[in-house]
Amino acid sequence: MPNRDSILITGGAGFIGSNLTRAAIERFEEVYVLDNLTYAGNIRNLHSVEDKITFIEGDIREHEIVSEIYEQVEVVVNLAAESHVDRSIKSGIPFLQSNVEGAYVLMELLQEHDVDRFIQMSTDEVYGSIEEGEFSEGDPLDPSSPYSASKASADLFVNACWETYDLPITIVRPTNIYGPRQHPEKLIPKFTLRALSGDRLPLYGDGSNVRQWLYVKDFCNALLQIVDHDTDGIYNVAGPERRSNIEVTKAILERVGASESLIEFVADRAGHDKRYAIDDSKLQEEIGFDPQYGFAAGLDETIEWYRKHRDSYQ
Ligand code: NAD
Ligand code: TDX
Repeated sequence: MPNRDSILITGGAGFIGSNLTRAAIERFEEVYVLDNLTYAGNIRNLHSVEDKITFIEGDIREHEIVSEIYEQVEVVVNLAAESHVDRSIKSGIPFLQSNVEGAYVLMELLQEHDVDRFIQMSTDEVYGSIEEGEFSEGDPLDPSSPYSASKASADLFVNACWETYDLPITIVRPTNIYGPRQHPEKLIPKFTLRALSGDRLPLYGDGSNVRQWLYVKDFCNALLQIVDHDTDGIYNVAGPERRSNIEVTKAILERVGASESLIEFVADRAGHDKRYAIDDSKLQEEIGFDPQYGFAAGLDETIEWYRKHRDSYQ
């Protein structure tokens, strides 16, 4: 296992980034966070760890800032992105700017610096929807939304960087991640906060779309194991359980103690992927990832966290 002391986490003021930053300070002596604090990034997500990290407010597309940080770090994890499918349906431009151009700036600058390992965060959404069975890493990309198209584009640029420049890049493709500090535009925090306030829960279509759910603490552990594994390639990271959106909604209502009459079926999301399912046997065989949280335990912890922090996360 390579011994590395320093890491840059881009997008570290967002949901996964702020959870990963907390895990990384236990493992790395120097933790740098680069984030331009969009609507989705908030410095409060780093509350209580600010004095253990170096926070830089800036855009991943700014060559000078990135170059300066690259001189200090051995590992880079790129989580900076526009992440919400519904927003990408309204306008895809910010998605092109951060998820494609931004990701490529980070990759291209690797050629000029001595970074050991670069992790590009992708998503299961790049494979598109699957009626039955599961996607593996070699399956073709078939994105449906401007968001997933932007993530798939970045993955294609990684391929070009492997072929053309032989850069040390790993692609990570996880399923839906949930847990503390997720922006309340996403299903689980949105419905939890609304249920706690007695507001209606707008379920798209008939609520039968299926997602595979992975608790953020488990994901951060998997990611740090992938960093240590230190191999070019693609790793799916699957959540332990699949649920339809109506099942997730009912599980939230039950835990909050609110009535199912709050559910409101609304117009479906355009291009709504029916079912995501990925196979992560490659990760299990090569690295041995074993999630500690089932969906019930992860959801209990998440809802308790939002109950405590609801005033600052509405
Ligand atoms: P998020 O929206 O909570 O956080 C994204 C962060 O990136 C924010 O802090 C934002 O300010 C920052 N950012 C955006 N554009 C930037 C730029 N140009 N320069 C610097 N910082 C920028 O997102 P998240 O849910 O934490 O997702 C993180 C990554 O994981 C994304 O790449 C997303 O595509 C991917 N992903 C997320 C999930 C999930 O379920 N949340 C699942 C699979 C993959
Ligand atoms: O109000 C809602 N009502 C509803 O029915 C919202 C916000 C969502 N939904 C449905 C749409 C999806 O089928 O719930 C499901 C989950 O929606 P999101 O939380 O928006 O997540 P999703 O679209 O699945 O994408 C997420 O997982 C993959 C992340 O936002 C992406 O960044 C990640 O790549």
